[in-house]
Amino acid sequence: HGSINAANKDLFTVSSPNVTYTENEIRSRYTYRTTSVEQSPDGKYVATPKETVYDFKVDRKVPKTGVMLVGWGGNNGSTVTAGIIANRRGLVWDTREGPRAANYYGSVVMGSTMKLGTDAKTAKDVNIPFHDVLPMVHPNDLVIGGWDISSMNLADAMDRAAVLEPTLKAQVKKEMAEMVPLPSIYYPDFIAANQEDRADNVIKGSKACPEHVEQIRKDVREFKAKNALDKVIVLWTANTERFADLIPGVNDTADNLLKAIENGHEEVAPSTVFAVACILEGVPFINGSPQNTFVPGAIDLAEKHNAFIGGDDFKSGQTKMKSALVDFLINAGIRLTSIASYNHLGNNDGKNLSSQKQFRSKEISKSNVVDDMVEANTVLYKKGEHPDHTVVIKYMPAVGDNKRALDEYYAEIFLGGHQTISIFNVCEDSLLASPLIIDLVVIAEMMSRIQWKAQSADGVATKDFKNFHSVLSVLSYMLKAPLTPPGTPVVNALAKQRSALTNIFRACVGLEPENDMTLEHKLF
Ligand code: NAI
Ligand code: DG6
Repeated sequence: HGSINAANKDLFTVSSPNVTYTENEIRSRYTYRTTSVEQSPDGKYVATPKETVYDFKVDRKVPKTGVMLVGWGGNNGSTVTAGIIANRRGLVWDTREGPRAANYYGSVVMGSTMKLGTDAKTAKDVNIPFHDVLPMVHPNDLVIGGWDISSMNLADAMDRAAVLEPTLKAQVKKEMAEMVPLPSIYYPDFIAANQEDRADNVIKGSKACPEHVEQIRKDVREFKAKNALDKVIVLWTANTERFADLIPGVNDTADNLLKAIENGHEEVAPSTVFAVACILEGVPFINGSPQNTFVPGAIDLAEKHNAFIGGDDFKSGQTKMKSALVDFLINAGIRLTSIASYNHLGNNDGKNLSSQKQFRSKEISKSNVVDDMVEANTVLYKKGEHPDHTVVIKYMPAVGDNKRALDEYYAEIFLGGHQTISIFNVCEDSLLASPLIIDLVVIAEMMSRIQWKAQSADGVATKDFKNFHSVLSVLSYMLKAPLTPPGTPVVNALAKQRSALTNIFRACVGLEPENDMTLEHKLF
């Protein structure tokens, strides 16, 4: 029911013996080429090219998909909802700068392109919208719902957020007034005390318990049934919580975490209860905030249930610039020596973050974002050496959602010289975060329709088709502190994150990774 057959909507097909299309599937055989390196006793390296052949299988039926937001009535929740409605209805509204039309700017999936190849006749690049590389859900088709500890309907919540133009709000108001968040779980100790006055829509009980898990699962099931959905994705865009203490026997394994919920242990955060409920219900759960929702026990549980999870913390403005700029500086051979990052903002997120424990969660996720780039450059940095890095966030009610981020990058250049780069980044925080919510949902859903199996050396398939790992590290581009499968490296460099995403999607349709060699223009 409700499924849309994407087959006849394809913008392109791949003509290759390695790629086959059926009504319901795209299959590709793909050779993954890497380089295996060994170090000899004299310190020299031997690099050996390595090939692994994978079969990928993509389900072409685009499911009718719903997204449930935790924190639906917040700035991000109300803004993304209004944005999707505006796009669905093709709205145009007046502003003092003239009419503006709905768009999906800021979404990689909806706003960016990738090179398909070169034109057979002219040898010019042929680019296609990112959304067309695989049969992805269109955000206009998402059904939206969710929970909030505040009972405010979405029209009033949109007014409270003070993000959108009144002329746009007027056009979506009626539809949004009918949207009311489901009651949620509220354990006051996890978010700032200054949030208490909005908590008028809470499920009974102030610590984790099996009833809370069951209620969330029931809410998901009912939302799915009521809207005749094939799939639901749940995403946390509620307040930043404090970190939960990691306690052996409480949140270290799946069994212990379930037991801790059973026993009402006070170190289990609401976001972890949501994660556990979603894992048990088999719906993907993504965390857009910085706290350690995915304690080891939650990751273990997701792996056991083959459920998809992703996180943490939307990477919208300052950190996105940082993960691009630091990548550039260090790869240019410039020795970055310090980063000072100041923020002030006046929305409810800023108010919550004015409390020390919640700020600490954000400080951690904003601080570890250059580690991989520094560690990779053994020419500029000795082992263990890294630039000084400080992060300050202040609550300044007057600026509302128009966050200010001031960054100073200080670097050492040739022969003892210095380079200082100063950035002043001003934008509506929720207008940056909302398209990321869309990307996270659309990509997570797409990943749940891709399966793979490896080939043995003699070319015979050895295993059945399997899902990608439970932890969807392919979402890293959108996240400040990317969660990766246990024991695997974290990649923060923005360009690498994007190429992982595009190249994995290309591989699924049998296309080589995008490379920028353009030999066709260099070897005449
Ligand atoms: P907000 O404070 O406007 O919205 C959060 C909403 O969550 C509120 O409506 C609140 O009532 C609700 N809430 C709190 N605890 C809840 C619970 N246990 N269950 C259900 N609802 C609950 O914040 P905003 O600006 O929408 O941001 C949301 C989150 O996203 C924050 O954690 C923020 O740090 C994070 N974030 C935001 C970015 C941005 O650019 N806007 C970027 C990166 C992260
Ligand atoms: C101030 O830093 C508040 C935060 O919630 C940020 O606005 C948000 O995490 C976005 O951070 P960034 O570093 O991606 O701009």
